[in-house]
Amino acid sequence: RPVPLPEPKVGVVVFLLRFQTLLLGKRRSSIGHSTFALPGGHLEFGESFEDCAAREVKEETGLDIEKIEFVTVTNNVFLDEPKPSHYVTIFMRAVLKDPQQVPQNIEPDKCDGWDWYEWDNLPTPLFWPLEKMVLSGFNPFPGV
Ligand code: 8DG
Ligand code: MG
Ligand code: MG
Repeated sequence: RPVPLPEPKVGVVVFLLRFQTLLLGKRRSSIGHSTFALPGGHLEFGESFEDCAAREVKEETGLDIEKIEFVTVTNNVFLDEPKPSHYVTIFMRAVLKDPQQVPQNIEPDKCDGWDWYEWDNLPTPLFWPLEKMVLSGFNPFPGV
């Protein structure tokens, strides 16, 4: 019997900008294990990109965000992973409602912890959809 192919999924991820830094966490999930990635997750049925961005950031870090806007979209096929998958990844940008708010690691089974990093001093290795954007010369900070 032919094995059905999995469906492409939609991921919504957030460049959460705080002064000259952005939030990254080291993944513990099967896809991209031990690489640094943006907060984010799966788009739910009927949800807007903005609502998904705010919900996932809240669920994963406890942070409240605002000025949420669409940045770009990329197509990411993960064939060399334990579970082959395909994500259409929506990249959003946002800032903290309260810049003094501190990220919490609410899903420690999925992330080793969150921290702020300067764009010129990013940790390695980056999750490859993000690495691809950095290598292409992309910069998430407005006015660059
Ligand atoms: P959920 O159950 O909370 O909805 O999902 P999640 O466990 O938070 O999903 P995720 O893996 O964090 O994000 C969904 C997919 O988005 C991920 O498997 C692949 C894609 N994705 C990228 N780049 C990035 C990124 O920088 N960060 C995150 N979190 N996901 C990314 O293509
Ligand atoms: Mg999530
Ligand atoms: Mg996530």
